[in-house]
Amino acid sequence: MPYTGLFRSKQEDIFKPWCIERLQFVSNYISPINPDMAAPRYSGLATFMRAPIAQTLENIDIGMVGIPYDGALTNRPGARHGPREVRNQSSLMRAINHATRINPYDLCRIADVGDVQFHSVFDIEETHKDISDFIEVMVAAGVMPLSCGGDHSISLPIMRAVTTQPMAFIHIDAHTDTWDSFQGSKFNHGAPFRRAHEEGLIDATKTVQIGIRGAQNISEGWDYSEAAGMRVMFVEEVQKRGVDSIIEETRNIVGDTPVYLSFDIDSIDPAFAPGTGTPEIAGLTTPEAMALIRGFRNLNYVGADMVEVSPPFDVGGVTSLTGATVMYELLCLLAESVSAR
Ligand SMILES: [Mn+2]
Repeated sequence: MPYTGLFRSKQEDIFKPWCIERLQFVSNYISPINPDMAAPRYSGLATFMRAPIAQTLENIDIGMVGIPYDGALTNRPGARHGPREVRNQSSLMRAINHATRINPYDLCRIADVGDVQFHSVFDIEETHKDISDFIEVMVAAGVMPLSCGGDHSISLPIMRAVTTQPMAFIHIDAHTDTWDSFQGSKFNHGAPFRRAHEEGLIDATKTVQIGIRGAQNISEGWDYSEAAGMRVMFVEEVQKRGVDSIIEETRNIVGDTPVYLSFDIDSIDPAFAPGTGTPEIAGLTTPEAMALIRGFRNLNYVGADMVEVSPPFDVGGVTSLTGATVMYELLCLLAESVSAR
């Protein structure tokens, strides 16, 4: 929906001719097909992975989208600043994956499609509607969403937009996020996958939750997941069995069912990723996280997200860099999946 506010209309008068000239210049040397990987990585506007900024949704296979919302948090704030800082750190990313040799830009047309715009950020459900509306437009245009949060509540409206059937679900997180209401809202960031299950968006028997840990005051979330039939893998099981075994079991559960992958940065140990709202020690290492993601190649993806990076709690940008790298690895998964169709 075009923004028709006072400031935009005045700006258009001033900047429109300049903008058109500039955009034509930019489109001459970068496009979703040919990202400008040769330019110095510290130069230019910081888009996700230095991918071009989309002016339309035409001719794009995968759209990276920022969802700067943290109004559903239950603890430390700041995830609203995640997309901007992840874009900044993602300037360090390059094209070819050293482990898999996937070059996502060879496989797909990839762009930064900007941020979801909100019209009522003090209302969780209205904001979730804005998110669903945005992602629905992408899906209708044939653009697969790779989203950057934002708190974890944003995954629910994304799921509403990407499927009408119960999907398989790979959920990497310290928390099951299947708790119920908190402070009067059942859409808080500890509840999205309980709601997704209730709404028929995910198939519990094809849902795997990996990296779960941290003491709780009540066991409601863990209990809900297990009673629903989700496979809950606490972090000690992951550490004891090793990631290869976890990957094998997860792949068997998911099969070729359309699958959504959600990666909460708090799944990773706060030694590697301290900038997040609900840190829990003794988590996944970054090598374990990379190996896990790369173990989930060639599944039938409908989208993915990386959430809960909180730059105000970060140290030297390490969490945003980790989040950006997770997004790059997810981009490789989605690109391979899209190009196989
Ligand atoms: Mn979470």
